[in-house]
Amino acid sequence: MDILKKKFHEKASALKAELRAIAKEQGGTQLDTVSVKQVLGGMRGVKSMLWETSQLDAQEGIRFRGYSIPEIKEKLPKFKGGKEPMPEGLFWLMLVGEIPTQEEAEALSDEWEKRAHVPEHVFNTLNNLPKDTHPMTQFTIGIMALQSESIFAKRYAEGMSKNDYWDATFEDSMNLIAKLPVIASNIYRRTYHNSDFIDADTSLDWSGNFAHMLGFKDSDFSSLMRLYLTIHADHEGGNASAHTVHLVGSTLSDAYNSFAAGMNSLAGPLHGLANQEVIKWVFRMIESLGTTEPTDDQIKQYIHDTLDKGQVIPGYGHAVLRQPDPRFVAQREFAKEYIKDSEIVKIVWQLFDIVPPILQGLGKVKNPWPNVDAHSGAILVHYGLKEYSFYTVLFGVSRALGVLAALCWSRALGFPLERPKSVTSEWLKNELSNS
Ligand code: HAX
Repeated sequence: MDILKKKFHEKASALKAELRAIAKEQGGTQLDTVSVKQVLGGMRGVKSMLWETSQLDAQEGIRFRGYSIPEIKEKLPKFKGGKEPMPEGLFWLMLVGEIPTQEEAEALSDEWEKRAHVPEHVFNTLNNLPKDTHPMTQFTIGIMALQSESIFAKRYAEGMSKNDYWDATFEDSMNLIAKLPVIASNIYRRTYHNSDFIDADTSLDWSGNFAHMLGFKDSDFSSLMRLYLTIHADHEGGNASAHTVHLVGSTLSDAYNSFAAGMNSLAGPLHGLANQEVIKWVFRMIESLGTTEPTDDQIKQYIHDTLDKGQVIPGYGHAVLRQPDPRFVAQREFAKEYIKDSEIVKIVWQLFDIVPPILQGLGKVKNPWPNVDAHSGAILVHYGLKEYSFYTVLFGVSRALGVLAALCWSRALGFPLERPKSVTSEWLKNELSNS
């Protein structure tokens, strides 16, 4: 992928020079202050990181290099005249800030296909795990086993110059992205389909081949995968998984170590694991109510029962967003177009009407609206991917695109070790009594 690599290096070198000059001439300019609430409240909104690939607005949602989800759906190349964007195009856009041509997106697809070989020891490692190991645990273990392939780690051990960090990180990122669908589908088939593995179909794109290796033949499911792997890719740098990759990467841990760390963060129920929690919660509701067509009153009661047990309603709320997540909206549009009569999808739409007023009524939830995870499971269930413990792995495969593109930028811009300051409660109390 010489064109992409060259473009990236040229752009990154120019920005590096510009940022160095900014740091030198205006480094003392104060951008923001930090409140006590932010120190005690998970650093919400503290501006402390540069992240080029996307930016999140509380009202508008995510923009990838300035493009909203409806815009990328329209402008990114499509696979063989399909309707959904190719994630290859989004990776290109996030890495170099330009919408690729159809040929460029297809060339990137071919490049990932060439890099997709996974060494046998990775599968052997996975095979040694109990079958009921959570798929996200298998996923991070698989990625860690693959770390043996890191070009960055090898070249660093040989004495690589700082000027080449970006190059080795680019190679590792491209290789890792290429291999993730192979690892993920291997985990899916060994866990749920008696290790009946399916060989790659090299005529397909990255998402289509992933759908094929998972065992899904419906071309609409491949379209879903293209949309899914595009919209989950990046959500600026402050979210837990992205920030973890950024933090771990800042120690010059290679892309494999950094990405695996981020995946452990995605595996938390307040973050990516929410996609499995949503559908688990919906299945339990159906079971406890004894119907797949619950009334609004039945659903309301189930929501109140969940809250009374001191639990959150999964798929609702967000640390930044204050509107329905455009990623939820994109999935709703997909479902309306392809599967509007699906029973499980209808329940998700019913929840969209019922949950927000109830959460608003609690008086403390800052965002009562659905996030990305509220919708994804129902569509997957409709197409037959019912094993919800696997859902966060799908999210993880997609998230690689954003966080690894961003890691390439971090290495190319020469970002230093990340090291914010912590304080003790004693220090905080003293500071407040003196103010
Ligand atoms: N159900 C019930 N209560 C909720 C809630 C929900 N969906 N969302 C927030 N709250 C509660 C919080 O638990 C908190 O209660 P306490 O003060 O008693 O601790 C209060 O409302 C204020 O929280 P907030 O400021 O509105 O939300 P946060 O920024 O602290 O947290 C979360 C954001 C996403 C973690 C939160 O909304 C939540 O737990 N949602 C459910 C889990 C979920 O869907 N997570 C996925 C988020 C998207 C994502 O990252 N995907 O990967």
